[in-house]
Amino acid sequence: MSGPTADLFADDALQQPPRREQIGEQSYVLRGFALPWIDRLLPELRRVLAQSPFRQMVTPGGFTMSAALSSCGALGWTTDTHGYRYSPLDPSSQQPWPALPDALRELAVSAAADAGFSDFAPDACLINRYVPGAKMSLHQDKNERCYNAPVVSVSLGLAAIFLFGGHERGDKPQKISLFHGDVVVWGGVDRLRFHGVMPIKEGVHPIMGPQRINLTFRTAG
Ligand code: MD6
Ligand code: FE
Repeated sequence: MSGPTADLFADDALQQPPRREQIGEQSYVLRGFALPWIDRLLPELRRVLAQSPFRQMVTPGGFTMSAALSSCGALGWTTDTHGYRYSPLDPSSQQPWPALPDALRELAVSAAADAGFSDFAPDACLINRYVPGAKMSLHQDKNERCYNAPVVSVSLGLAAIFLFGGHERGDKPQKISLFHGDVVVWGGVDRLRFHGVMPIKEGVHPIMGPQRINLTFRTAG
């Protein structure tokens, strides 16, 4: 292509913000990566949540989490007064968690590969629902059996400010805005970094309504 049209496209390409932002040695934000999957993903998510609805869980310290949780896949993450753990059964129903739907798995595997983690084999998808005001305190993800696999995190709905800290609780975190369709992948040397989510601001997302839903995929077992 040549002439004015070619120049127009060249300029457009230059003005696109980077699709992949590196936020740590082995951590990336993949902007809009989930968008091509959304139409398949939302009906699957609805089926999962009909079987294992959101519920608010209590931490071992006795606090009720502000985010409501569910899970799908062979293992689901749960917390109660006895501690945090992965379980093959949904404690609300004593039935297995819903299976990990195909589009969710494909999205997670292909995001992991895009960030340099080939052969990701997730067996757990934790689903977090945040209404305005809900947050996630700084924590490390360390209930998984092995830390070789990355964590893949998909943001849907209202925007969030993600806190990405270091290896010590006191390390000052980076603040990273996450929007509908963004995917964060981290692993390797960054796998145990502290992280959290600031309180979600009031708002209504045109597709998801007044909430943020976050999916985190891991190899837990
Ligand atoms: C959230 N995410 O974004 C909470 N953990 O709602 C997490 O706790 C998380 O996004 C590990 C890796 C990526 C994450
Ligand atoms: Fe986490």
